[in-house]
Amino acid sequence: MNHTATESARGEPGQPGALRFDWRREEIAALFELPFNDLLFRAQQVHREHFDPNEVQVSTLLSIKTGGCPEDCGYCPQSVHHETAVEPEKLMDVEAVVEAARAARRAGASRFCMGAAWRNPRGKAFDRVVEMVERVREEGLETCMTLGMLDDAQAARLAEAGLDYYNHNLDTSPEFYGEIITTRTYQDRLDTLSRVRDAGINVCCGGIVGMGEGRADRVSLLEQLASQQPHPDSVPVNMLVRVEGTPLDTAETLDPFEFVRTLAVARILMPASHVRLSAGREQMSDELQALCFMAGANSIFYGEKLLTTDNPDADHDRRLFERLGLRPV
Ligand code: SAM
Ligand code: DTB
Ligand code: SF4
Repeated sequence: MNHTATESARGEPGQPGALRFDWRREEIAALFELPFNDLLFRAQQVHREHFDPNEVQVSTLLSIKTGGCPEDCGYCPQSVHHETAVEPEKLMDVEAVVEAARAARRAGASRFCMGAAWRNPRGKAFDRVVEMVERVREEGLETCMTLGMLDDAQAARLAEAGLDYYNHNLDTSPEFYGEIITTRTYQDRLDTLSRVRDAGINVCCGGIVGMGEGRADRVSLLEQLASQQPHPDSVPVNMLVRVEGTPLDTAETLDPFEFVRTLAVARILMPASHVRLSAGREQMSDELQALCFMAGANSIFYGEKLLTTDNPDADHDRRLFERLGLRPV
């Protein structure tokens, strides 16, 4: 990971484009309320101060341990609390993961993200994921893991193995959180995030919209994310993928323009972070995705699958990039 490049993009305090960590709820709500064109214009200005607006970072996901998760996240097809079509699988072998990473690199991904349906990693399984980090790095890819909660020693060991990013989402506002998850607290999540940061691993942290939350919850989630110091390096904004058998299968569809607004506000609040247009692209038109890029989204998950649900295929994304003159990096 090139720390210098990330840091130099951050702006100096007092200079135009300096980063703020004290965004107030009313200010964030006022951004959401701007006329759509004004909001997108502002987001684009901010985006161009920190990034090449025609570059999109691409990461490929792999579920290294699928299903059977003891947590009760209401959106998640991998929870044992919900009856879904996901069949639980054991932790993958290191060689199979390395093979998948090679294929992702050949297809053009720069980062390989490995996800496990765990509350937290334990014992020999943790040793194996550490080996996965070491081996995937050797393939010339950036590495990312999402394994649930970590303790200090685990965060340190992943850092030592050379892990570039750790994904751990806040998912929603502190106010709405209890409607979605009861088996771990908001504070548990904040604690894991500070352990990851303290270990020197880049933080990937965002949430999900379209779970029946109100705009005030989206404002509050973004307030939480933008008050982290430093801002998360990568901010995934997921549109809920409604999966049969999960309690959120029947959640009402969110107005797509509200999704675009959420991305634009995230871009304005966290100008130097990669804002990731994450889950939900398979259900979006190309035109809606183009609006998301105009709003300042500059990274995506690339490849046929997210963890257990479908993502647009790589050929489709390559064509979309060509049509929009976007460069995958
Ligand atoms: N078990 C680990 C954890 O929750 O920290 C890591 C894997 S978990 C599947 C990673 C993230 O995927 C969740 O935090 C959530 O934001 C997102 N996610 C899971 N199911 C989703 C869905 N149906 N739609 C959108 N995002 C989803
Ligand atoms: C994130 O915020 N979104 C990705 C990644 N981090 C791990 C996962 C999306 C999962 C969507 C549901 C599924 O495929 O199981
Ligand atoms: Fe488990 Fe993660 Fe799914 Fe929650 S989101 S049920 S922790 S796999």
